[in-house]
Amino acid sequence: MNLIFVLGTAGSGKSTFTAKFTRFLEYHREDVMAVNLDPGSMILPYAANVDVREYIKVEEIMEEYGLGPNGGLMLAHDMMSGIVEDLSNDIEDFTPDVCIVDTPGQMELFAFRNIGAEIAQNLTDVEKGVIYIFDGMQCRDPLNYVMNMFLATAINTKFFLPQYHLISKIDALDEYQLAEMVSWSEDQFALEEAVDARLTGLNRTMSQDMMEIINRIGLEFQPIPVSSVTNDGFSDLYAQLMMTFTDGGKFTP
Ligand SMILES: Nc1nc2c(ncn2[C@@H]2O[C@H](COP(=O)(O)OP(=O)(O)O)[C@@H](O)[C@H]2O)c(=O)[nH]1
Ligand SMILES: [Mg+2]
Repeated sequence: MNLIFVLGTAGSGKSTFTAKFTRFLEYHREDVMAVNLDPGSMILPYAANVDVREYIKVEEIMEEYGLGPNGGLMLAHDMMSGIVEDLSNDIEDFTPDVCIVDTPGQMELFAFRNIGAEIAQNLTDVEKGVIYIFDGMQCRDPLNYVMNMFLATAINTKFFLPQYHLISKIDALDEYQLAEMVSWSEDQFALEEAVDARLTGLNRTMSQDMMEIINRIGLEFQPIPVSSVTNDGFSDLYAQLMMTFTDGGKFTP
């Protein structure tokens, strides 16, 4: 079995992608399962085989401890530490060959608190990977694109797992916008040019400094443009995952 975490900023399309990509894998006759780790998700676009909300629901915690939405979410995430073993057992009961793990809406609550690293390490002892989603609509702005490179780099240094990058929602972008983002991912100078031309003042300086740090750390990006509406890019991603985890073969032989 392999376990793949889906990460990205709030609204980047994690849950929608989890729904559509698990269906795509099912269609390719993979024994796949979807896990929901978001204790605050009231409605999911897929049927989660394993669901953190069977143990922890944000709205119940808010009521029990008299907290508002933010306090409730923070406590809910901290409480997830206590159920990592339960979730591992639930996943192992299913014994799928590949497991797509949808993570909390607000990435910082999960990835940049202890629970993220704990889950990455202890949620079953199988080989794992990370899919980081660049929100296609937001990343048309070079500042947001660079910020996401920075976040993806931070995720990588925190999780230490093979990492794949997607640009989401390409069905909602026009051709020119998509081509521009792709050029940024292929050519560092194109991104530097866009930062120079379209940003001013502190935003420009900050982006330039962030790009320098990102380059120094040296994570490879080449994000795959995808759409969870049309399934564009899913085959590319599938091929890359198979190269890493199964030497190019299917997950379910
Ligand atoms: N057009 C389009 N919209 C998308 C796509 N993926 C997600 N969305 C929309 O983006 C919003 C946030 O998606 P969601 O999956 O809930 O994001 P999450 O917070 O990262 O889980 C929803 O309104 C989705 O319908 C896509 O591929 N194309
Ligand atoms: Mg979600």
